[in-house]
Amino acid sequence: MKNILLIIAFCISVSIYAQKAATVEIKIKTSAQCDMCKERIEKAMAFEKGVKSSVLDLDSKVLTVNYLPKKTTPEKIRNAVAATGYDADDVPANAKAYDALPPCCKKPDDPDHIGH
Ligand SMILES: [Cu+2]
Repeated sequence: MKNILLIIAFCISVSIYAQKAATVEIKIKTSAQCDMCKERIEKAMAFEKGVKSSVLDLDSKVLTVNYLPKKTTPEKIRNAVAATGYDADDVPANAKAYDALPPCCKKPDDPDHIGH
């Protein structure tokens, strides 16, 4: 009985390891300003095909994304961030999406920016 449990535990850990190995991590520098931005970007990532998880660090404005390289590419992920209204590394924010952001989420050097 003990052996069976050990085998099951082993199989589970192997499958977890295999899943982790299948994802790749990238870090994308964004123009996020506040918690609302963080929520908005992470939500967009949650709907993005091939993205397993994402976390935005507001202090560094760096978005860390775990994705499946078979399903998506860093380029697609950057474009998805840009489509949300934020710069993503060298991909500039989509102008229409950026204009629709609330004033506090605009870039600090933008005259429309309020707060923070
Ligand atoms: Cu914001």
